[in-house]
Amino acid sequence: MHCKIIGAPVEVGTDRIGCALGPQALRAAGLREALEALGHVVEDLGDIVPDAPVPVSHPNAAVRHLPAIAAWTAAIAEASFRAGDSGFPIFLGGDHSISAGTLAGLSRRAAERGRPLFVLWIDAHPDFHTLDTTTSGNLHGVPLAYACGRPGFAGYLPPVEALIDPKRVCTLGIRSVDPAEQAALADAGVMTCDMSAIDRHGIAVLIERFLERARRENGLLHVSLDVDFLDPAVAPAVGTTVPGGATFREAHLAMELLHESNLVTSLDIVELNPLLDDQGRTAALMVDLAGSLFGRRILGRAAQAA
Ligand code: 6HN
Ligand code: MN
Ligand code: MN
Ligand code: MN
Repeated sequence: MHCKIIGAPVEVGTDRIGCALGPQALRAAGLREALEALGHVVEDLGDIVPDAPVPVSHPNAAVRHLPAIAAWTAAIAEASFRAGDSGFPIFLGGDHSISAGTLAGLSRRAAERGRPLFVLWIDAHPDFHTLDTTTSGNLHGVPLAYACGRPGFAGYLPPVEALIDPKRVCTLGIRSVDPAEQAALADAGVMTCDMSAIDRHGIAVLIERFLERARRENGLLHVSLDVDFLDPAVAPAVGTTVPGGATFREAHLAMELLHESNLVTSLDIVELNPLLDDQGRTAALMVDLAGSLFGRRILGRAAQAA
């Protein structure tokens, strides 16, 4: 695999500083080296730089940093469209608002390649607010809604050239869903696998169900991995921790299954806040999970039991 690492040091989608240090923390934790050790060719394209923001205000007075997010979204969408032509882009956040750009760029690229884009949103939250429904005003809460064409983004964020069909989206690990998001997810037909579903059925069954749909339609699959999917006990370095998250092994198993599927074509790693980390252990865990997504196994294939 030819991996392209692309940093998107955005933190204005949240209400605290720190996420802008995410790309450097993931690099320092050895992302490139981990992928190279698995036999991949790794190219680090550096960090995206946005154009200067253009002033704009929104009737929802809660909305924060809209001009900056619009500028970042345009720059990230362009970079993801370009990177999506070949190889495997890995976007390092930055807060989850970066995915407004990655989804927009990758869906445009998928449309050009004549393939449907599927999205596995691995997160404690669905990030399915519009600019009108967000009450925190933190725009890391809106990227999935934006890319799926929920109303109210026109004139505020760049137009999405190829909208993502919400029926090709699965949110995995959710356990903090605002009322406005809940109604919209159901309406849109997003496949939602909350933590309760993971407890009941096991994460493998749920992931396989979604992968089967992507396989049937010959889709490209983008994985958007928010650090807060994990339980805060194993991944403390995130500003929006929610108790009751995925375990270390559930997260690795998810990555192992995704690797085996051969369907995944791009990845976001988002919301890492190194200022909240405990001696870099969350950054190290995220690199480790990327390793599982790129083929690392506990035992070599020959040594595995049938
Ligand atoms: N994230 N729903 C909450 C809000 O402020 O809108 C939390 C958003 C979290 C964002 O997970 O990337
Ligand atoms: Mn917040
Ligand atoms: Mn998120
Ligand atoms: Mn989250």
